[in-house]
Amino acid sequence: MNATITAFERSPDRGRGLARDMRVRWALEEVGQPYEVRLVSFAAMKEPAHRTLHPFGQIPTYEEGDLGLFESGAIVFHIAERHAGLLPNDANSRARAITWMFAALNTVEPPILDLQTIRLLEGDKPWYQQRLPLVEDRIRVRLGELSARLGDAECLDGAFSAGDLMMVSVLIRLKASRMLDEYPNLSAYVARGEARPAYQRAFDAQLAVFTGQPPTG
Ligand code: GTB
Repeated sequence: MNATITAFERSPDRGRGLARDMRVRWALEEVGQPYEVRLVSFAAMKEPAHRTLHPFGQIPTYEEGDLGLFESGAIVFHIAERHAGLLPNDANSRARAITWMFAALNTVEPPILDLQTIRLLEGDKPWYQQRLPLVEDRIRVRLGELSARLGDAECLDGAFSAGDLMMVSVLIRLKASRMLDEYPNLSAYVARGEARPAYQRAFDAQLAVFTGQPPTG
C-alpha cells in the first residue's frame, strides 16, 4: 500500500516548491516510491482529526499502514532508512549524511525562517528596519561557512544523499531574497538539486495541486 502524505489544499506560494511537503515528495521520488496525497485546508489542519496525526496542526504528515509521522525531517529520514538511494551503506558515511540533515534543519534553516517571519509578520513594527540586516547577517554567516565547506564539490559529503536533499530544500527558501547569488557555489549546488529528475517530478506534482493540471513527469 502506498504511503499517504498531507499537503496544503491552497499553498500560499501557489505550489512552487516552498511548503515542506516538497521535501517529502522529493525524497519519495528519489527512492522511487509512489505515494498518495491528502490535501488539507488551513481549518482542517487545526481539527482534532488532523491533530491526532500532527500535534501542531501542520503539514506535512506521513501515513504508512499503522505508522503515522509528522516533521519533514523525521519523514525524510524514515524514507531514507527504509529505501535505498538516499543514505550510503557505509556506516560512517551514513552517519555523516544524517549529520548534514540535522545541520540543514537545526543550524541553517532557523535564521532563514527568522527572515521569512519578520518579512511576513513584522514589516509594520518599529524595529523592523533595524532587525532586518541583523537577521540577514546571521544568514550570511551560515552561508559563508557552508560555502567554504562545500568548496567546488558536487555534494556535501560524497554522493548525493538525504543530507543534500534537506540542505537544498532549506536553501531554496532564500531564492527570492537573491542572497544565494552572493555564493556562486551554493547557487550552483541548489541548481543541481533542482535539476534532478526526482526534484522535477516532485515540483510538478506539487504545482499540479494549484494549477489543477496533472503532472507531466
Ligand atoms: N518543523 C515542521 C516540519 O519540518 O515539518 C514545520 C512544519 C510547517 O511549518 N508546516 C507549515 C504549516 O503547516 C507548512 S510548510 N503551516 C500552517 C500552520 O502552521 O498553520 C511552511 C511554509 C508554508 C508556506 C510557504 N509558502 O507558501 O511560501 C512556505 C513554507
